[in-house]
Amino acid sequence: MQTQKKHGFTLIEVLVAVALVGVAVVALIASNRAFTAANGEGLNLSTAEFLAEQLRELTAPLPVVDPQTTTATFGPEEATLAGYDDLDDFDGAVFSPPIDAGCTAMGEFSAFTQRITVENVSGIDFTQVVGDHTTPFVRVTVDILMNGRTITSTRWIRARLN
Ligand SMILES: [Ca+2]
Ligand SMILES: [Ca+2]
Repeated sequence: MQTQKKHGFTLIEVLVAVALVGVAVVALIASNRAFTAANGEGLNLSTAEFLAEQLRELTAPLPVVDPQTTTATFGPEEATLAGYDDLDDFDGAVFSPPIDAGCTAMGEFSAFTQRITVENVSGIDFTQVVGDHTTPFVRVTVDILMNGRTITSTRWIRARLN
């Protein structure tokens, strides 16, 4: 009968193998964490874009100046949001929790804040802010903040047609 030489692993070999597996597991956990964090940032960004879009939809049908008093006042002529009927009524408005395109507060997004700025801009240079109601062009800026930090800033131009 032939004797077989048994070859097992030495203690050193086993320890090296265990250490290598440990390094691989740690790397895997670290990359998974980084991915989760990146994914969370992406989710916040798409939420912020959604919230900015709500204000664009809300203000899109409104005239640039008040239908009754036109350019007499820059800002809200009405006491409450429900009465707002022109674009500059929203200047300086801050909604926390944010509101949807139908002016309803969205408590599920209470970590976010919508902030609107409405400014008249030069007709030849939309980056140049001019005096209230001095041009037919209005620039709307919507900042979306999360826990006090600005996540997105969206701008568009409206022109007064009437
Ligand atoms: Ca108004
Ligand atoms: Ca107004």
